[in-house]
Amino acid sequence: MAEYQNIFTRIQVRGPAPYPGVPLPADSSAREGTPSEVHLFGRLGDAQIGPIYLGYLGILSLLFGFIAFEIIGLNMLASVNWNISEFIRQLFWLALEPPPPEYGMRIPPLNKGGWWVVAGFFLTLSILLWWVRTYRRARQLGMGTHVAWAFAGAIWLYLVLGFIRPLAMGSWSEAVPFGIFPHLDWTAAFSIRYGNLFYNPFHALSIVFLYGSVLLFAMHAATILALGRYGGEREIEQTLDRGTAAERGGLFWRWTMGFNATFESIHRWAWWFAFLCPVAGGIGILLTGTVVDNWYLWAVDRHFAPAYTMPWTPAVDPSIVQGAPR
Ligand code: 07D
Ligand code: 07D
Repeated sequence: MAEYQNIFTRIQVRGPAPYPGVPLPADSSAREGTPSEVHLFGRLGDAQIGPIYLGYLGILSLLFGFIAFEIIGLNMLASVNWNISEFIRQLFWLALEPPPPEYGMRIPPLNKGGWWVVAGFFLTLSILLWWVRTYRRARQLGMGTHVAWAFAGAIWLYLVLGFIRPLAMGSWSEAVPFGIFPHLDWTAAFSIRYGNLFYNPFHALSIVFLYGSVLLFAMHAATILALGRYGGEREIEQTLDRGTAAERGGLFWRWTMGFNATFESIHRWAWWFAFLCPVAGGIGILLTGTVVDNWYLWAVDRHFAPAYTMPWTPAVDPSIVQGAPR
């Protein structure tokens, strides 16, 4: 059977000259790079690479991101006495830790977490400038700013973890270290320290949206691929005509589960699930240690966790024992 093809699927069309994209307004920077075509990329997406719009925000964002990356890397290298082979061997375990609790929210000496603050500052600048870039490029193309706002959801969680919650707790030491396994250790320790994050309803909600995003992504991607033979990705005609791929896709779901999304609404479902995952998560993290000190005891109080009290060992919240680290 002949497969349906168009210029956005498998055929690698080569025009006389690679297409630079629509003209930019006069006050824009120039796009960088001479476009080229790479067959392998064409198998994954569009074969044309570049030109890329960097502009001054893009350049600054990359520069600040590079500075943060260098500070983290050099601190890790210093922690293994500048020994390159140890650096490579231990890379996944190395860390740049935030300042210890005694410095509170003050700026500590560079080797006592000061480098963490500096790296965090540059990383945050880099991420925020990249956000502005997603906003401005979308506006320039006459698009909505949905990508920028979805990205803002992730930035919210990042800021809660590394800045807003530490600020609310009055200590940088609450923040996440830089490092591959160290940031996982932090995550596990955080859950235990606050009485098991599974009992935090916003963690649960965040997981719902995470799993929900995966499910929606699978359903949507599978539906569109299954409709490729009817030109399922030609969205305009699809929304107007009867008997199209879009209608079949809708009918498939209506017949299998009684309800179907539309070509427009499925993307709204996907957007909201993705967005709400880090947004709900950020709320949950912000409440932890500030409003709720132990999620397990909190859940026992609300009668949805069992109280494991034994006659001989009264359950004591370890975090309220005298001398427990705050
Ligand atoms: C696939 C898009 C590409 C992005 C990639 C990540 C860096 C870090 C920096 C060495 C889906 C690029 C990575 C730039 C290099 C240094 C200093 C996105 C895709 C490939 N985590 N986390 C990872 C970050 C937090 C957790 C991997 C960042 C929280 C768990 C990677 C942040 C908590 C697991 C990574 C962040 C947490 C991971 C793969 C910021 C709770 C894993 C990420 C800025 C949310 C998994 C060894 C991925 C793993 C993993 C990056 C925050 C938990 C290194 C940048 C503090 C449980 N995290 N993470 O594919 O394999 O994302 O870890 O907030 O199991 Mg993490
Ligand atoms: C991290 C947003 C920031 C990222 C940004 C990107 C760059 C680099 C470079 C591309 C991911 C910046 C990018 C710098 C770009 C290149 C080259 C988003 C981030 C801005 N949990 N848990 C979640 C599950 C447990 C814990 C969320 C499952 C245990 C903590 C998610 C399980 C303990 C935190 C989730 C489980 C624990 C979380 C993250 C199961 C550990 C968080 C959502 C089955 C023992 C975070 C409220 C997300 C959160 C979080 C899933 C178990 C701890 C839904 C499935 C009980 C401390 N957990 N978790 O979008 O929000 O992250 O919690 O056991 O902070 Mg959890």
